[in-house]
Amino acid sequence: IDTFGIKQALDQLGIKDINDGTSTGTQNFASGEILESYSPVDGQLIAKVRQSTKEDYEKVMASAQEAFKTFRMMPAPQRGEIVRQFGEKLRKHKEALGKLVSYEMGKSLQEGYGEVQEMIDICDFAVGLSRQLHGLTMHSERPGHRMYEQYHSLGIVGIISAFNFPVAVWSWNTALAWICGDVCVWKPSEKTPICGIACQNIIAEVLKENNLPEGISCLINGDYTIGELLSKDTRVPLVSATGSTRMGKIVAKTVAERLGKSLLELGGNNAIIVTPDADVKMTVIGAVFGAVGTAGQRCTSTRRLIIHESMYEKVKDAIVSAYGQLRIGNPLDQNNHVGPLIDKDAVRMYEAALEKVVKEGGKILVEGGVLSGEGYESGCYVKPAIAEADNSYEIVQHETFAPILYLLKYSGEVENAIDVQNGVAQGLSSAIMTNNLREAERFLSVAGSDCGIANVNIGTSGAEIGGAFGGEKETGGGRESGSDAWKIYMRRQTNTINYTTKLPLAQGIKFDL
Ligand code: UN1
Repeated sequence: IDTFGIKQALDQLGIKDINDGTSTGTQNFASGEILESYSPVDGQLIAKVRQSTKEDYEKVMASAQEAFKTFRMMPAPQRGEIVRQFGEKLRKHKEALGKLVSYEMGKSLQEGYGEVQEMIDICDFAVGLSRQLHGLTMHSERPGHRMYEQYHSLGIVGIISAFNFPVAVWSWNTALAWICGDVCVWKPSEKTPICGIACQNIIAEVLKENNLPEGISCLINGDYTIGELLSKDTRVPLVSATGSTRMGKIVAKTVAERLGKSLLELGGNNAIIVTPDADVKMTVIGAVFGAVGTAGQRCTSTRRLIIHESMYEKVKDAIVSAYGQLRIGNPLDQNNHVGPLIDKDAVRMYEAALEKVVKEGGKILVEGGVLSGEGYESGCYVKPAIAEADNSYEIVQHETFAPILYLLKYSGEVENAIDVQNGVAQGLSSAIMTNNLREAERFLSVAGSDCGIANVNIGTSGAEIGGAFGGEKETGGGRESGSDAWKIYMRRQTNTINYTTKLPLAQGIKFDL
């Protein structure tokens, strides 16, 4: 019995029944091996996907190049209209797509819906932006000259995305890239290929209704070799990659070798500082959602709590007691707070991290463990765990994509906590819980958090699309989504026009013939 309506959702999204063979849906080109996608929710096969070969890749590239020639000539507000229609379709499919995200990736249904909402939001944002892709005008030092800058479409944008946000991250890139006049080639995670096909089906419909080529949005299912092809390909001026720092370093190096641009969104090791002036109730909600939401598999997940010694016992007790209330189980059942990890490899990494923290001297406060028995047949459900640790531990320095929270103690001034918070290789998201203005401002100052995101009285995860999203250091330095993140999807050109009959040179240089 399909209690949660997955079959209907798959149907609505154009994912064919697995009995029909491969459920490729609308894909640009795919003639390679079959990839099976199993749900971490119940271990069931969702559908089979046909992957793309190197030859398919070439065909995709040719179709993208061809599409770019026409798409770049379309006025940006008209491209905005395409993105508006895409947003409308997403509204229509929010429930089905949110459900599929929850089922294929394992995050809670609420978070699945939230992810589709992020897609809708970025579409709205991009529609408005399609009339605001403006540069500056400057005053020329030469008489009778006009100088200004303009932004032109870049070309093919390669998108490599991760399993944890299988649809939203793609849309942050595409919604902006499309209004900028770029075409996209997307390699979704091998762990969530059906989400990729569902998105492709939705945008393909919009493109068809507008008599536009599907090459504007290309999907390539495949393994890391596709990522390699994109990174090496001089036809791809920008590669946007989300995932592990290890993967990002390879992409960055490969793209840099050909002096291409890369936009990297890599690992985080996010902390919340809890000062003596923190509101404990708010701290608990922010920290617990940050640590166990998406089963700790967000790049913005809260990994470390840095608590002032005067508050330590109180906050520790409150958090430990909140963990006692957590219900772990099928994420489609809205009574549950925590769903499964993505796969058994992730479970092994979770177990190894817990062993390691103990070995390094940490003390387990909330016991972890893999759940088994009824409802946990997939073998991917684990208990969110808490350990008392020290920031210097190797495992604390490392991003483990699982619900493990480390409690760290600080004493004295907030600067000491900021040192601990900054004392990791990653620099994505950070937060301070305080009602003390001085502490908050110190945290936000140049000598404060070194992360791309720094929040006050909000947890580390759940950023809105309106701001630029990304981080420093090993997080990769890229910025996606809101603010002026669109600029990386375009090329800037400076233009100087002389409307006189003389040709004066800049810098007052004399050159007479
Ligand atoms: C990610 O985990 O890769 O800020 C993205 C957040 C979400 C996006 C997370 N809006 O938690």
